[in-house]
Amino acid sequence: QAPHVAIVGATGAVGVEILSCLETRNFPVGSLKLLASARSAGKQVAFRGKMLTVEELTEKSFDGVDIALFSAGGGISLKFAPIAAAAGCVVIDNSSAFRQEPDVPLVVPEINPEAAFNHPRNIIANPNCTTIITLMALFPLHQRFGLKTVIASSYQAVSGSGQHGIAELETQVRAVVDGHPVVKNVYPHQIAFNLLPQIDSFTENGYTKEELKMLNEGRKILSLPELKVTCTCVRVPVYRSHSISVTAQFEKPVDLETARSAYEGKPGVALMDNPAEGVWPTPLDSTNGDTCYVGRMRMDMAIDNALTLWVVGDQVRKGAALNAVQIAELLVNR
Ligand code: A2P
Ligand code: 11C
Repeated sequence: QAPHVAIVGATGAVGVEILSCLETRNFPVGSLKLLASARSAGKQVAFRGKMLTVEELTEKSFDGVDIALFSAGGGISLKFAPIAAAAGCVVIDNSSAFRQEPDVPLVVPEINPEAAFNHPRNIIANPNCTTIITLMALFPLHQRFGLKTVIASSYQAVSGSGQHGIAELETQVRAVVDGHPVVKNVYPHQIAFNLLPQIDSFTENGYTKEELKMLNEGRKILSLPELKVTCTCVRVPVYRSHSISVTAQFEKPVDLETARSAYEGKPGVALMDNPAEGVWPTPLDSTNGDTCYVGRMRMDMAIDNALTLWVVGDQVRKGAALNAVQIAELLVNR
């Protein structure tokens, strides 16, 4: 029997994409509940040729629901995921609220699918978008060579901040081009024609929370408690798709030929790497698609036994909605 599904945050940047993934991937849906704030209650949304009405999220929303995909921010997840789980629903949560809880699995289906089946609290966490995309590039190499250290810089699109981030970039670009004053609502500094080296809040050691997610989530997903990661996360004036420049050091000797062949037959990731012909991936190449693209792969000349590469991925899809729907597919197909 097809599961009864709910989307929490159905009107948001990720929620809308979850709806599209359910539709295009023919996910079996017994019934679908679209949940958001009171502001959106009553709004009509199309799904598989029918109009559905958005409902206000309440404590009663999860009666009879089998799978709930949450993407309305950490505060909503902290309050409502346990309520949904207690109602017998399996929660797949996009926020960072539960990712480091030892009894909550953190899953990338191409990497650690088996973890999804051990969810004693009825909660499964979807990893951070930048972490997912980086690991999609690194996992095939890790399987060949054994990952030891990651040095990364991210170039993160404004849709990572939700619909408001997209609106802020668009409004500011228009203001700058038209010579009007720039208004800031979402970011502390102008994002149009600029770069902001802060994503999420700062922690005591000078790294931001977003940068520490790459370390802590990477260790958990790969089951590598000793993995070393250093990272700088940067917001860039791009609508969609995150890019990451990565230097990765390995245990076993690396060579380019083996590294390139590591991507053959791997789902969700592909090489786009032929500099001689001008072929390397940009964020626009991965936008609205399911595949992460890897390019600029070379032997690193500063770090021993290391590769340097560039990876792009649609963070609203593979970094969030698609990964969550793939986790739901693991549960349904079992
Ligand atoms: P709404 O559209 O009614 O505000 P984004 O990440 O694009 O900003 O989207 C956030 C999502 O979370 C939206 O669907 C938003 O609904 C939803 N949301 C925000 N606050 C609440 C709340 N208090 N209760 C339920 N859903 C919420
Ligand atoms: C961003 N990566 O681009 C963030 C959004 O931990 O899932 C998602 C934050 C997270 O702003």
